Amino acid sequence: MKAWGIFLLLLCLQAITYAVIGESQTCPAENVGKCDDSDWEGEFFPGINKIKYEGPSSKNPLSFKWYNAEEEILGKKMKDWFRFSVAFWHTFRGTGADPFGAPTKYWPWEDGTNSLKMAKRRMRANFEFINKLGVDWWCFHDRDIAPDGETLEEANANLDEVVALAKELQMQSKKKVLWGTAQLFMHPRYMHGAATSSELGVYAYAAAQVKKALEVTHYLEGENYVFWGGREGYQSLLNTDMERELNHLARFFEAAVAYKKKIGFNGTLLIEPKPQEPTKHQYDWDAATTANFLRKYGLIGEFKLNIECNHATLSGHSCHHELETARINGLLGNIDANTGDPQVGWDTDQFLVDIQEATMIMLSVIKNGGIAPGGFNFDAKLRRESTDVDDLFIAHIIGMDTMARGLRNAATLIEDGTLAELVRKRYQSFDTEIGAQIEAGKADFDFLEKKAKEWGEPKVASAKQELAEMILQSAL
Ligand SMILES: [Mn+2]
Repeated sequence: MKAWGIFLLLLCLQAITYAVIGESQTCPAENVGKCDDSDWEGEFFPGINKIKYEGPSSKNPLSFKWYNAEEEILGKKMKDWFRFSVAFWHTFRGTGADPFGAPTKYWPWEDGTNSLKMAKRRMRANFEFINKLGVDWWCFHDRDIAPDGETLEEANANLDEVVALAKELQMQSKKKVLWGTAQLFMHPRYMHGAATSSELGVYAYAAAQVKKALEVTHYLEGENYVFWGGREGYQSLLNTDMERELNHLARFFEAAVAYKKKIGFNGTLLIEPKPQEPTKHQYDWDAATTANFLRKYGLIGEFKLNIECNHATLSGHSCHHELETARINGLLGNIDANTGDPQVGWDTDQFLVDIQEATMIMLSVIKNGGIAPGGFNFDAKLRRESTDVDDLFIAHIIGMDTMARGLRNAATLIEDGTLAELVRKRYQSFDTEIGAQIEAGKADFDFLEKKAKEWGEPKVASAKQELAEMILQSAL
């Protein structure tokens, strides 16, 4: 999620572009009749069949080389390790626009409007896409699947209409929502934040929006619900009562937990850490900061974390670090599978194609015993310059293949056991009677001082980092 706000902004820009140009760029001559008042007929992705596994030697860009959904790795089907999900906002609302330029993508089914009719057409395109890609889940924000309204009532009515269609399409296709969320950052009312706004009326409006988004996610059999606080933070501490804002945020989360229980929604509530962008400093900075927040306010048992790899690197960590921090705190709930650019300092939301990074990610996921009821959501977008419809498929295919290679490599490392043995040996001095006493909290400083004197200068072994790197590389 996140930089997607820019897209909506661009949507407005796009509308202006149409007004200026005076003709639709989304309706090429051969498609006239599809983009006018009559509804879209036929396929959205003609000529693209269901994507199949063809193996590593295949040269077909519209095939999986490494992801083989039904193949078992470490006793579990690949599709069950990943539970891949398509992010509606990037795939169906991403226009290629950036802060410096107008949209570059003109999908044939788009008519350049944010109408209800267009929202429904887009939803049907989404289901054809996930069916052909062979993915079982999708994720959404309330405002990217349906147009906002002049009033909350109107926005909710718009949402209901699109959600009714999504429910029908889900029943036909057996697809489900991995998670839903409320978009609490685009509208100007949220400029000071939503749950952390200085304005009481905004806090109430945000609560009403989350209430509705929880209901809708529940109705669509969502397995999780995400909170991403893009504007929950501050631009300056000079004008901010940080303690009061954090208290408000905790009250907001408490109310969400209560409402979830009230409506019988059993999905996991997830918080998605991010250090900044758009806000200078966001309160859910990273996994450790968020875990501390949850503990302080007694919410630790009610939430898990949605770790996004690009957010991990923005906070100065690796994705692997954030996953491990979440995992060892019992908080690993979902992964937003994407990556940043090592030479760019912002949230580029690219498809993750680094096989070594994917391997480290899967080492964490395997140690976690899997990711369900979470999954791998492709919170990733095409580059601005990638403008063909088939690029949407190619991007998801390489994203899925990269994670599949990561899983295969991680399984190789685990089955081989050499890396685990290196780590075990490193700590073997604690695999002793006194080590056990220390780990059980039964060794006080008087006792340890006695031992230190008795033993004299301790022997210190090599960390074998380069050997560990050699072992990792042997599996890639
Ligand atoms: Mn991101």
